[in-house]
Amino acid sequence: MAETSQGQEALSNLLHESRRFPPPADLAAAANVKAGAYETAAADRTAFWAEQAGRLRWEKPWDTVLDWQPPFAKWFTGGEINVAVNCLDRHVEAGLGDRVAYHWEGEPGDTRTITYAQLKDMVCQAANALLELGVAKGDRVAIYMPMIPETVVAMLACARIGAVHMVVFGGFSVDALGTRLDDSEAKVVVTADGGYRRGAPSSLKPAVDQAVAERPAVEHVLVVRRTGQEVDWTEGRDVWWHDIVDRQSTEHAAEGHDAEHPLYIMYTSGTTAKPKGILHTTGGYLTQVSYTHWAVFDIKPETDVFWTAADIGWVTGHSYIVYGPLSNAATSVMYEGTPDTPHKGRFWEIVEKYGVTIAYMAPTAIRTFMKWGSDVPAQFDLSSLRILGSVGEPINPEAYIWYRKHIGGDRTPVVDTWWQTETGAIMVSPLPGVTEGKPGAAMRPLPGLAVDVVDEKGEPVGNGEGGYIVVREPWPSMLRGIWGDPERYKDTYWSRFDGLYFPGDGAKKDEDGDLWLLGRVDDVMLVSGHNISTTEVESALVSHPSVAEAAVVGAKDPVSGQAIVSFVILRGEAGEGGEALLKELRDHVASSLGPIAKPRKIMVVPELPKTRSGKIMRRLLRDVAENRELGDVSTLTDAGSMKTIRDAFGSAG
Ligand code: 6R9
Repeated sequence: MAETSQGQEALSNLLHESRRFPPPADLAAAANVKAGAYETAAADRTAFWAEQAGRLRWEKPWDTVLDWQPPFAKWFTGGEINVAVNCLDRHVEAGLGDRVAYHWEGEPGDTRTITYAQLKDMVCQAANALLELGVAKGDRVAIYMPMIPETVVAMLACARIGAVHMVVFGGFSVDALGTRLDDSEAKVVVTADGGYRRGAPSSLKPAVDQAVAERPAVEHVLVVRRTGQEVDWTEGRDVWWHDIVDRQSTEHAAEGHDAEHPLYIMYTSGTTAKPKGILHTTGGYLTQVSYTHWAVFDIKPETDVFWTAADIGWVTGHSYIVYGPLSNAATSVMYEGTPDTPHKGRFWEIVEKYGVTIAYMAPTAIRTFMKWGSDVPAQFDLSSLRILGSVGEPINPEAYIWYRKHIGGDRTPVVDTWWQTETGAIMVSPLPGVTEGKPGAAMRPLPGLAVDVVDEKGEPVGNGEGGYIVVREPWPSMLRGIWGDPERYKDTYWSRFDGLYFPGDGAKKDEDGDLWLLGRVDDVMLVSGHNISTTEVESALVSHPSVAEAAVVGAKDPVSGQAIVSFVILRGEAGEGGEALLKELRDHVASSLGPIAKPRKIMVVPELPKTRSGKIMRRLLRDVAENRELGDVSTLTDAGSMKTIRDAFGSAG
């Protein structure tokens, strides 16, 4: 398969980590999920998932739990369920209407508190408004929004009437929005005049105007007023949210939708090819998202305050800001802005203000906080926190330790959760009341899931060996395909290993059989006949006290095949970093991992190129290291960062 070509040899296993953190006794004693869950689930997986589906309200019970015609799965066939009813009506009817669903915090400091009863009313009004605009069951609705409550309302309104939402990151370009509108054939776009980022209003409506100008298939643009900035207006097409939604009835009788009715499309950008519209459906998705949110974060909805500090335009936001927390009647925090506006303690101020008990964020954010220094969080009361989560990239052991110590007060378990847009929900993660924490390891597949590591022939690797992560059995929240392209679905995920789902990541099993994720196999380096993962070299660099972040790539080399080139961001305390420090860093990697992993070249940079969800775009750094034109940068957060790096690289020795 073209998208994951490298990594023919077994991955070398270089990193050794011996620190261990057993679950706190009180958390273990009261945990939602106990150790026995693994065995019970393994004994009868479909019965296990049927039990989890039973946590939800079904309008019509299913006939069959799983209909598996590889590689196409249907879950809970014959069943009918409404996602919005499960997230809202059911809780209000159970007397929880006054519980806070969201403590919303705008970047400028404005706030909104929204209860379950209020959210239900808002969603019914928005559902009625979408119907008035001509949206019917099965139609696609694009959502291009800032992080405001109306974004959640729009998603749930779609789910309620059976329209399929397609959220596009508010930071994506006109082109990225346009290709997604084309591919999904969206009929309505929900947007806002703008949102607040980095202390100023940023605009959204002009990008929609441009994209929609060439796309007559879009019949209406529904616009939320957030910043009050001037917007161009197309009469007949554009509609203000407050004009149409506010006058609707708060009553909407929801019907059950087929368990396999499409819920949403979320595009993931492949490294080269056109973005893939990952399709998720209704019953199985909600089942696994709801279960994993409850199990991995040990949610106690009466007392917890849960915060996923991520954008809703990332699958993490869909599953763990919206559907997971709401299906469990939890109280969440939702934050509009950036972590350093107006000051670098913004996140910790929010934790203190709302008494956040569980926080979930990406390693990229954690490493940024490391760079800013531990004195920043030290100024806030973070004692409410009881569990911390990580998602999006492998968490370097040193970042894990920092997170646990400086944010978690050396008390909270850290759950490193591995999953993808395609998997819909968490697949591999510790359970905070059961699993011993190992810094850097995602540990075990969750109960009911069959995840393994195999060699290039598809045979399971032994303990202490590296290879490819695969999923052996269908799971409820698995993607149901790529929108409009079943062949590409088969090629991309099911052709590398016969009968196994291949997510494209490298992984290893340690001596205890626990799983460590080693990054995308596309990024694996081949140095003098050894496959070395970028993750392990990056983690070795980050374990040096002067380094906050590191990105490592293999650049073509006539002698060794590939040479290891590293880009590092130094911690605040470390100063500029001269030749002596660079030599020290190279020696530090060699002594942690062995001489084979010693970087040929290390460059100090102020920023690294990242996607909007914080993943390092190593292919762009490879372009720099091999002196090539830069490839596609349309999903990059900050295009300026690449120019700085390229200029610096050109002048470095
Ligand atoms: C949820 C999400 C998926 C890719 C995935 C992997 C990487 C995510 C990770 C992780 C190591 C973790 N990834 N979580 N790698 N440890 N805990 O990120 O979805 O944006 O589709 O990305 O992210 O490479 O294949 P998505």
